[in-house]
Amino acid sequence: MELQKNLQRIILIELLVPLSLFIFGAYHGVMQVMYQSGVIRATSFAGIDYYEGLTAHGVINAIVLTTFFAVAFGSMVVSQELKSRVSIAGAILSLTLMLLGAVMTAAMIFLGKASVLYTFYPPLMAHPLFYLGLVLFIVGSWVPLFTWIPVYMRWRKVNSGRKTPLGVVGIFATFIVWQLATLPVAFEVLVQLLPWSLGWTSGVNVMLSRTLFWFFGHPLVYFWLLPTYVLYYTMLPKLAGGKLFSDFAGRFTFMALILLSCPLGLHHQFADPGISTTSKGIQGVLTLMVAIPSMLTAFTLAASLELAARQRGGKGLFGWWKKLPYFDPKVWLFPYLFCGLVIFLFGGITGIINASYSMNNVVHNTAWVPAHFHLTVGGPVFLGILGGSLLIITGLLKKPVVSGTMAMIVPYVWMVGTFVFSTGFFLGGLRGEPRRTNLGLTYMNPVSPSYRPDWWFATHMGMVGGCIMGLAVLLYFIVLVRSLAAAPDSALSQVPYLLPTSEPYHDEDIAAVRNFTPWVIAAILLCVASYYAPVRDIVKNGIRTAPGFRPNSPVAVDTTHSKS
Ligand code: HEM
Ligand SMILES: [Cu+2]
Repeated sequence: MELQKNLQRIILIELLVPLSLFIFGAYHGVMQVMYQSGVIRATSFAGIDYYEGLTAHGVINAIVLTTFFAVAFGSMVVSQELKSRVSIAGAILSLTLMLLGAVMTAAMIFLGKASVLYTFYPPLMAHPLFYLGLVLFIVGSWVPLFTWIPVYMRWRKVNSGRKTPLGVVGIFATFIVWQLATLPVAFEVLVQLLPWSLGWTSGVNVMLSRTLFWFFGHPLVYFWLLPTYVLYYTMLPKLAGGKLFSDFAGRFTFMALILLSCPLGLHHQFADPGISTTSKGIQGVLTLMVAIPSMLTAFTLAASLELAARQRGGKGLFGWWKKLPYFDPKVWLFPYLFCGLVIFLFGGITGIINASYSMNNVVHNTAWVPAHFHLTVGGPVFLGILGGSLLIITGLLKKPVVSGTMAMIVPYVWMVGTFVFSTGFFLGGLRGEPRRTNLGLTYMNPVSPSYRPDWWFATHMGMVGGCIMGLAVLLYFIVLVRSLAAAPDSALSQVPYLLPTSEPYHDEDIAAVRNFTPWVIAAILLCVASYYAPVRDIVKNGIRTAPGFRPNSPVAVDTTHSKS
């Protein structure tokens, strides 16, 4: 079935707008490694302040790009796999709110009125329109799930007894996690931050804000990851020329991530006061349980790749690895997913260190942290978004990918770049190099009393890696623009565009993963159980509320005064 024409247009906007914004996101990524290594020794460059650029980098890359991709890819999968039409009015409403929200947020950042980083922690205070933009953006991203639910209900009635297509399970898991995660942050923004920035309240309970933020901030990483998991489970085996080793593994992973995404955000607050060590310890242990779906995914995908490689004539205990289509321009998408997995291996392992309560002390707020998450959100997630977007954009426009070889090279260049970048940042982090700090002004400036020549090697290694990452982005945009400019392929125009979907090798039918409801209820109960005590402590401890601050001044913002 051909995707509705209007939906196709909406999906194209949802992919192309954030990718265009990402050009700035990547530009400032490269700028950041210049500040970090002391190549730039100033508070701003080309009219953009360091913290303004860092905020834009985080918001565009980690929130705008990822959420738009999830929505666009989600509509595509739901519509294709359920062979159903989805609500165009809903899709237009969602797109409008998200675009409006993104424009408002970006405008406030670029006017220098919201240099509060993508975590927007108080007491840093942004312009009210920044918070309002975020709210519109998030509310817009809620809409699709509610338009897909009736479509899915109808499908189930007609197809009673059939298993829900795996891709749809993955997309619903993505948006259920998003729904659970965003409610507390919507509360934070609407009840705490917006009135405070409007001058209606004089202070904000910083600990409560941080806790509500991280209730959202951790599942945010699964929201990033889940669409890529859908690509891994539903496409990777087929691209490799085989089948998905276990359909159950995919379903269980998606359900387990619904359960385990939210109740463990305190692992970002191990160093925060006002929360008991018991609560932190419990959530630390819950965090490590995510190893179960992660390992299940790693083994299932490896087994699927082995199956495919053996079908292609691969032999021996390890010899089969040689038979996969690493360098075949016709399956240029394969390396995006494969390199993502390789990068993620290191992202996952280093994450265990961050998540361990005691070891976290060593790396907390150091350069170690960005080193880690450029191997997760900047690895599998980002490569999934790049590859998936190119696939969908060219697929819907019925255009060829120009050129397959260059498209195929991008993930390898990116992988080399992230490894060099992250090794530099890991090394620096272990030596105490702070994150979110313009090192060029102080620690990497020989005339400064705080000069740290022993950080030279690590920061310069990060800089080289960052430039290689920038090169990969440049190559990607060359492919994208050339493909957009190419004439449609008449052969492709004959047939409706469909995403490739793998068949299962073991097609288990296990009752425990057939319905979402028990998993969602269990997830809510677990959230209440793990957050009851910390929130009670924060509220009961009567923490003094804080006035707002801007990053460039130690004096509190007087919102009552500035309004007159
Ligand atoms: C050209 C490629 C990129 C380069 C060179 C780069 C570089 C950096 C650097 C150096 C930092 C740390 C800044 C600091 O702590 O002072 C950073 C932060 C960050 N990056 Fe990237 N990055 C790139 C791409 C990405 C991508 C693709 C994503 C996600 C999709 C991403 C997400 C983030 C986030 C969320 C932060 C944290 C911002 C904050 O601390 O508020 N980056 N990046
Ligand atoms: Cu986390």
